Amino acid sequence: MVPQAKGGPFVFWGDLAGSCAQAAELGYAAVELFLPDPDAVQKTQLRDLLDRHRLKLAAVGTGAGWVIHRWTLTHPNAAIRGQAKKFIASMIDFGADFGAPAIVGSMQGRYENEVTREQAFRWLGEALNDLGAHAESRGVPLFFEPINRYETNLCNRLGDTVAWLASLHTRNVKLLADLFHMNIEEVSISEALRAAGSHVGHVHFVDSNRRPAGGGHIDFTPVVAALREIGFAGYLSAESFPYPDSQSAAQQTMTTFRRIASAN
Ligand code: LER
Ligand code: MN
Repeated sequence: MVPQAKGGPFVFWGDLAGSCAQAAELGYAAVELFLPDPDAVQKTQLRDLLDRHRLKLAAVGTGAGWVIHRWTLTHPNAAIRGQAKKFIASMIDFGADFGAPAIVGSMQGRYENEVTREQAFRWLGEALNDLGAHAESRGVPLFFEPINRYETNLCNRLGDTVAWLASLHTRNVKLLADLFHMNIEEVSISEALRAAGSHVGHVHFVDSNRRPAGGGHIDFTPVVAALREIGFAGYLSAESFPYPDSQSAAQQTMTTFRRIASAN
């Protein structure tokens, strides 16, 4: 739902009602939303849509704060860090009304110029402490997503991120394991998932080249086996390019998921 994210890894674009209908038709249990802001969709309308198609809301992204406004939690300007935090808090509130956690991924930003690595981690930690507590008060976890080195120089891998999150006060921040980023950063995707264990709260289920699962070179069999082993009970969410088109991407993800799930 964010035109400025054109070219990004989103299966469906623009037509929320039509997209929900297609997802439900293909057997999806839930949808993940990427909104420009929490007022972009009327809650009553979304509730009707989800109820009509027996869908849940799996999660809501917050990356529009970066894509549209260039806000991040580690920006050198305190007012901009404040805007970033306020935006994420408003998406936490939006999602919580549907039992869905918000995601902090690209809003972690990066350290550069006058901001040191230590300073950036301090700001990020303070923000996640507050936002994690806020999410807890609304009855949902907060998902935090390590992303690859070309998008951030802060949190790139699951293991390092778990160790750093342990230094925070909040225990309400769970990992989002995005298989595209993990393919770039981890020694072994399945071993990293196994080591992260109960910290994993959500998965972006996508292939090595960000095409729908099955369109790249990730071997999903050990990945799904690791998720079973750690007792993962969250969503595998298709965050892929609409390649070759939205309908085919949604279909291919489901076909791959069913093939692996039934064989495991
Ligand atoms: C968002 O989920 C993601 O994976 C990031 O690459 C967006 O920049
Ligand atoms: Mn992702």
